[in-house]
Amino acid sequence: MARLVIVSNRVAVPAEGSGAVAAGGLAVAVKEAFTAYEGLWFGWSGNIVDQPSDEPTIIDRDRIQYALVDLSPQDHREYYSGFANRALWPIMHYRLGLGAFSRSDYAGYSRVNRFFAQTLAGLIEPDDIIWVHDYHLLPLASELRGLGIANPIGYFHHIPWPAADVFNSLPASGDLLRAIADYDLIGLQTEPDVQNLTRNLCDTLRAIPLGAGSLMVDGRRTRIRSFPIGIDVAGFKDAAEKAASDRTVRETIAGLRTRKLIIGVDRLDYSKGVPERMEAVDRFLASNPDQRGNVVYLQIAPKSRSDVPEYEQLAREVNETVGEINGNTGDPTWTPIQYVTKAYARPVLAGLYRAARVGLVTPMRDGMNLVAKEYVVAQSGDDPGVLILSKFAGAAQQLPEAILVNPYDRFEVAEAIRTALYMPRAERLARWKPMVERMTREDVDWWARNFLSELENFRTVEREPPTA
Ligand code: GDG
Repeated sequence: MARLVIVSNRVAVPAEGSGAVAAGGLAVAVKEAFTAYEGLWFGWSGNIVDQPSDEPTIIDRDRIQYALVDLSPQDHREYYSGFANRALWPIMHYRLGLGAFSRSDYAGYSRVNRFFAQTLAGLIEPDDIIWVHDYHLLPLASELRGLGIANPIGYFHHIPWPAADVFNSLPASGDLLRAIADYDLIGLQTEPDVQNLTRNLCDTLRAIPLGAGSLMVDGRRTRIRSFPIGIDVAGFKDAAEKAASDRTVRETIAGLRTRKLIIGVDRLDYSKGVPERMEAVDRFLASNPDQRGNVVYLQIAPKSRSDVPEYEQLAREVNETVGEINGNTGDPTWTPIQYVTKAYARPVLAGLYRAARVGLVTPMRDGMNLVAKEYVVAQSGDDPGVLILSKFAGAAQQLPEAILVNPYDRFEVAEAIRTALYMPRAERLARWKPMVERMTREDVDWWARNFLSELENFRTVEREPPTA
């Protein structure tokens, strides 16, 4: 059996004896990928130590080998909190004003990618295929190639790839474009992302298109294609059905009495548009006074990247917005916005989605957005709720039957909330059915299989020199 090596910034090692994977999108996706392969998963342990060792810690669990490295405080500050999360993340999400570029952060990013490559190279066997995940590791293939690793290496980018003018505003953009061309296969979430990166490689590096997504860049062949990530539909549906007996779900539903629930679930990140969404709910309540007391908007937003100043600022802004809206609009019998920053267990989340009449998913920009897909899949087939989805989420490409909105326009989002709350059952069913069918066909297993079978091709077909 061929071996698959997955590399990501963080590695989710399951607790011993649990037989389960940690519940994040990436962990579920990686588990799916390993069903057809023997595997090694390499990345950061999550530990920060003064003197990281060059030798990874190896853990064998449930057919998967985990190889973990630690980071120093400086590595963590420069590579992770600095360049990855304060330069790449905002720029990839079109937030130039929030980008904070520093040469020392970029040096740290390059250093940690080199350290990952050096530590990983010793673990690679000749027949392995290597699948690298996300923007923390853009230069990893280039570093591995420099160490003589010739195995097929694929890369999947979970976040948006912006238009060339936006990406090229990053001072390191030229280096990163050259480095990414060292991957054999580059997977992006959507067609517009593919076009953005392809055009940039053609214009900036004079890459030559060879057809069917293949490009010749500096004498090397690479391929760029979209692979929209899916979710574990069967598992999520099952969890949503069983959650009716869960205490938190039961008590939440009982607490609503006859009120309709609107739900938002996001990591607390400025790309997700949480304060903007709250203002849209406020707008909706202002223009629909008859709905006051009839709806509750529950926003679950676990804190994320709290050591990055822009995230601290966002947390304060959301607190103020919630306080202001609840103070101005609520009364002793009704709190319009319920806001929680703790993370719920996945089955509870599934049950809360199912209880909600409206799923409000309005990121300002998002690579895909799995919450939109989870909300659709969690609905009951008798009486489904309505998804309101930002047209700037990658998921909008696969969910055109949702009410698509511009999240920058709070009037439009407020109007969509009204439409969703009044939507008759027949229309709700007519919109939901094609969405749930598509999500079931295009699930996480479909995504992983497509990517890996394409990467497998590089062992043979794709490595042939192009014919004249
Ligand atoms: C990146 C890209 C892309 C949230 N709160 C809780 C909880 N969650 C789960 C959700 C969902 C996941 O976290 C978030 O996934 P998203 O896709 O919405 O967003 P990112 O974290 O930004 O992910 C994104 C994704 O990668 C995959 O490629 O779609 O565009 O930005 O699964 O359910 N899970 C639990 N409790 C919570 O309170 N258990």
